[in-house]
Amino acid sequence: MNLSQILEYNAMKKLSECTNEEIYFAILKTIKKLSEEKVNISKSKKKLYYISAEFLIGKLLSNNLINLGIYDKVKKILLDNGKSLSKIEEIEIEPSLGNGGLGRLAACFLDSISTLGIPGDGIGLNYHFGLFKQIFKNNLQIEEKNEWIHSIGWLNKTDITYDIKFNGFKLTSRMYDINIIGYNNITNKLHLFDVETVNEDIVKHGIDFNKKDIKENLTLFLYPDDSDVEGRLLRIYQQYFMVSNAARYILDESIDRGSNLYDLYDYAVIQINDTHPTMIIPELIRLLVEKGLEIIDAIEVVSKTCAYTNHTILAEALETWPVDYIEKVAPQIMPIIKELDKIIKNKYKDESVYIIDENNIIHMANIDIHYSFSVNGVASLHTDILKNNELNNFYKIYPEKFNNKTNGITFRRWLMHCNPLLTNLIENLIGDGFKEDAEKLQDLIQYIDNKEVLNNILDVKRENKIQLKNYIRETQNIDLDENSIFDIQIKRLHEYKRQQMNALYIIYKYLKIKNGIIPKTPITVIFGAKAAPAYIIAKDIIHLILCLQELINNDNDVNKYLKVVMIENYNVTAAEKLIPACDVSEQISLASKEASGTGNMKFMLNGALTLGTEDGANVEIHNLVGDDNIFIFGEKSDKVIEIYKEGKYDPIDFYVKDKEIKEVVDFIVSDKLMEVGNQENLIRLYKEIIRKDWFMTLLDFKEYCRMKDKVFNEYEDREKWAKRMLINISKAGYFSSDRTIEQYNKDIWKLI
Ligand code: 26Q
Repeated sequence: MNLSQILEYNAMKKLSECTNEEIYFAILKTIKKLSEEKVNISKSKKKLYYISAEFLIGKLLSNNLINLGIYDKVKKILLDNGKSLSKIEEIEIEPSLGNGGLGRLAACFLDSISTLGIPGDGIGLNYHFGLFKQIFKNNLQIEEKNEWIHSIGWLNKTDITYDIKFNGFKLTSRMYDINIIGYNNITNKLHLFDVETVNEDIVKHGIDFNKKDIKENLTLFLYPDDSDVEGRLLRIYQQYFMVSNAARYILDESIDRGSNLYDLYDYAVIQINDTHPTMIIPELIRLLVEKGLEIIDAIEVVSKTCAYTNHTILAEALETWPVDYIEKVAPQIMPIIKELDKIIKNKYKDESVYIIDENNIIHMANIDIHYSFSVNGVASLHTDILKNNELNNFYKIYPEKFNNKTNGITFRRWLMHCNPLLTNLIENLIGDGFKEDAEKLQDLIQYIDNKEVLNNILDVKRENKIQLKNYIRETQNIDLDENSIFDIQIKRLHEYKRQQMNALYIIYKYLKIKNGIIPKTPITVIFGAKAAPAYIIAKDIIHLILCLQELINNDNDVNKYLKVVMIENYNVTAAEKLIPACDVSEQISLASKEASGTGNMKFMLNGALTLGTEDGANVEIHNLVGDDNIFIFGEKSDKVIEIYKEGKYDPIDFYVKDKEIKEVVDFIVSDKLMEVGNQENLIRLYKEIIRKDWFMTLLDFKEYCRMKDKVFNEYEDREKWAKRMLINISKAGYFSSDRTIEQYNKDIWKLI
């Protein structure tokens, strides 16, 4: 049967007579069958397990078609039958199994692991509603559940189930699999564990549910609110459930492949994605002891099997759990954690490396660092900060464990899928070698003085901006000007990422325009961000941006020159539409706080220029493209770290001394904003900025304004701008997750 016949067979009717939905399910079935034929049957002894609480995989239909090499064929067959693949793509609901960067990274890694033919599976949880769906109402964020599981979908039910023991009760788990199809290569699996007794009906309004009913709620949501005791306990239930299933599965598979357990590390390598799966270390040790190993041997075996990735230096994001909580949820691992702690306390005087502190709080990262063979950061600056500052006491003990693996992104999704126009242009210029070897993008440099190519690059950008404009008109009823500069900041809302600084710039620009100083080219500032439901200030910042959107877009003196859009329910699908249309990529975190960032890489690859601080992977982008092709501003990380140590930053100094800063900040509580917003939210944010400003917005604000004005001026020289775009695209090859995964494999996993 040819592809067209297979599709019709799976649709059980002629394609021309099918609805889009029927075609969607026919393609889905076709993909599932084709990918089964590529399931990795490698006999290699050792296998990778990438364990993570989040896998932000995005929609799968088109990416799977691309990776199977049949995207163009299917598109043509559909077209011949009067159907549009992009309309069919819309049927799919995006699974929101991640919060942001860390979860999306895990998804890019799975794609690259399969693409490189590495035997390696992901292991996580099957959240039924994932991360909440964001709705805007009265300029505020409202959260709703996000249903994504269809009866026919990517999940495959397996026969694998375990009894997972908690304090006083047992839950039966079941494993579901999603096939992870490599680009022209093998299929691995993403194993998502679920509880058999989960009950979706207990979610009544928004995302509220009874947090105590573990057997019914365990896998309903990703990271439910951890601001109260039950929420935090539920998080531990989820984590223990995930790791206990993972540990059993890994042991079962390794024994099947011939391990006698004393040599487990020859059969399995476990990459622990941040501290969320850390309990796999004591759980594996416990299971090995149950199977007859001496505890000392079990500890050694597990330490040689596990490797840990750190994604943050924000102290408040490093997980700690009270001993009582673990006792309450999974008492069986507490003796192991105590033993692990005792070994450390017997060996070291330095209390900062202890696992359990004097207040009986368990420091999860400390378990990973002592009992893994590798500790890696996610960008070069981040790893340096870990070594020299945050984890310096550990680095002194284990210098050989620390290593850097700069993050990457899969070019299949973030170029070939989301930006077909640019992909075609590149392919016409340098052939399709870049699809397998991203470094080949450097061949584009030969066109740096070719006016026609430069114009083509600008045309592609313009066309992508028109497509985004249409999308935003349809989804949010806001009209944009494709001839304006698209300045985009899309990422989770967090004070350290400083969306509030971008908002203050909008106020600064608005006041300028009101005073008759108008920009040469109009500016469109676009945001996309979800705030954690319990993160009050983050929600206040969203409120400010939405108020500015209402005020400015309705002000006819201003809206010809400046517009503001906050994308509702920002997710992977939205990112795929926003990134190809971006001119200016906002990467403005306070230096030292963003471990890496991966959006910065996606924008660069799609020909946006970065306006950023020397933070995370921006530093590496800067090194690759050179000073002339990136716009860097702000205090450097060393200085920021010093200011924190000295504790001498006070935003009120900037507010009082600088008239312009005062005017801009005061606007937050002006009558104009109060007319469209809420006093409570706006006043609270205003006070936060002038009294605390923990992430030093006012410190960098003036330099940010100056640099941003410069960027907008430089935009006027279209040819020079296009050259900068070309340089950014051509240097982006380094940020392919294929490169990252090759490095993980060479230095840490040592597979195939
Ligand atoms: C911790 C405790 C309790 C509840 C939730 C959490 C929690 C949840 C999610 C802590 C951290 C996260 C997610 C972190 C994350 O996404 N980090 C990002 O990882 C990216 C991939 O390495 C980096 O590029 C980003 O710089 C980093 O912020």
